[in-house]
Amino acid sequence: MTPDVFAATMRDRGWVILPEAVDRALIRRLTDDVAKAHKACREIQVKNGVDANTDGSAHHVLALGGSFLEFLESQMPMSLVTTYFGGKFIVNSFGSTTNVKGKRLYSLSVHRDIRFFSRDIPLMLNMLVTLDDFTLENGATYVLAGSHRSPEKPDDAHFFSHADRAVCKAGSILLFNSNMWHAAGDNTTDVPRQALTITLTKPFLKQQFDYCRALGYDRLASMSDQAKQLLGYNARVAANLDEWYRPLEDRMFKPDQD
Ligand SMILES: O=C(O)CCC(=O)C(=O)O
Repeated sequence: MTPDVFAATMRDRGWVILPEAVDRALIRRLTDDVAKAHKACREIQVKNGVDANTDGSAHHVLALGGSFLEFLESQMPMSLVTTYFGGKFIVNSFGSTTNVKGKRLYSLSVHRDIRFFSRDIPLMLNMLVTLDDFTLENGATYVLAGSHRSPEKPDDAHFFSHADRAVCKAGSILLFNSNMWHAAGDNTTDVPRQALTITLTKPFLKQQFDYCRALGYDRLASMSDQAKQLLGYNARVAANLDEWYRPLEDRMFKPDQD
């Protein structure tokens, strides 16, 4: 997809699919890692009493490293996303979802992931990476085209009768304006439907999770510039005056992060 077609589609419709854009071998590793992450998150959800409507969600799996970090380093559609933001961007959240028949996950309700309507300012972009084929039967995501231009939440009857479905093969990337109203579909099959659920923002917006602190600084030397950028290492907040008073190139919040 050319940057011009992408920009026009995002402006008018609010969503696009990049079909089968992700390396197949990596999809298999991501699928295995999502299963492990789901188990790890579920234990903590239950231990901390936040287990209602969350079974199937695994948040901030990126902090677990492995193939999640590899996805960021090698598979991100950097030029299209840069077109959307008009400059640099970072990961705001990086989780996964396992949609299972009969489980009422919160994402089945109509919602959007940005906390306020940002009008036509491109503050946030949603990215959903399909790890299984997305079909009408297994709950392909509902996306209401054009709703990214409206502050009002549509009622369920209007939403579910007018929304498109993101039907696509495993390894596809669904990108949509975070102002857009959307929902996971009901999985009516006996096979779980998995995806990575990622949000990206302009670098000045506070991340949902401190990925830099979680991943630490020991492995920075072996990390690509792209991974450092996306994890937020170029958009950090100084914690003391020694960190604040630095030459431009050493600043915690780098000058090119507009
Ligand atoms: O699982 C889906 O199809 C949608 C996920 C979703 O709603 C989200 O990531 O905000």
